[in-house]
Amino acid sequence: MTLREVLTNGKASVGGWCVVPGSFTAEVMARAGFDWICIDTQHGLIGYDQMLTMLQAVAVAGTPSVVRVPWNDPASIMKALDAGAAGVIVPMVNSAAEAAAAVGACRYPPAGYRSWGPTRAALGVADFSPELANRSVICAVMVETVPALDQLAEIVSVPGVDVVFIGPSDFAISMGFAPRSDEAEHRRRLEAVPQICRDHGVIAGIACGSAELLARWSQAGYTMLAAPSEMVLLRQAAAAMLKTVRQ
Ligand code: 3PY
Ligand code: MG
Repeated sequence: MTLREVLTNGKASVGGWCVVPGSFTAEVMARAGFDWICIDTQHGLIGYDQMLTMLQAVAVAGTPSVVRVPWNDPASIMKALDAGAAGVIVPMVNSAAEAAAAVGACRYPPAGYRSWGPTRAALGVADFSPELANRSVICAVMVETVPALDQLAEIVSVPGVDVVFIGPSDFAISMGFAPRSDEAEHRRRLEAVPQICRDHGVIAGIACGSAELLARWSQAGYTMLAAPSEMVLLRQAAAAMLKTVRQ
């Protein structure tokens, strides 16, 4: 299935999140059975050269991949798409104008201003064309500040926004809370997001710091659910094993 098919088939999807540079951990994560894999080049320790090999490793498993780009910047969006990412997650999108800029970088003219050069994206795709790319590429804009959430209705109304992806930690900081706090007001505001997205035909996504939070946000109506990163899962498994053997 393509990333768009995975995200629009009416079922919630669970994505794996990669912050560790290197193709092998990405391949392991893809083989674990996640519905999609995100290669995080914002907060992950992953540069362009590693991102490229990680996209190749994820493709071996037949899993669709998405890249979180470092910022809402056309150069990094277009480089990730040319390298073969099926979509991008764009951080810190705070207005409809910023969402339109992110969408434009993902689409060839006349829908946007993506420059032609799909070096790896077109590899093995006999009918690759600007129209096909514009139909298939997923543009996920991150809403993760109070001003952005206050303008959610305007952001989801921007044509070409496929996903609103919530960053709960940055949103907590923007509200004046600690990044991992679980304040009632923070939860209340994020619980309102999926309905607004649904009303505009936009997918609601969110980063989930634990399996419990993943279940919570799934119940609230989010359908693009990112699991904790492979680094977090590795650290937790190691700590749990050591706790067992040392007690
Ligand atoms: C956030 O919580 O701010 C994120 O960006 C999660 O990846
Ligand atoms: Mg964030």
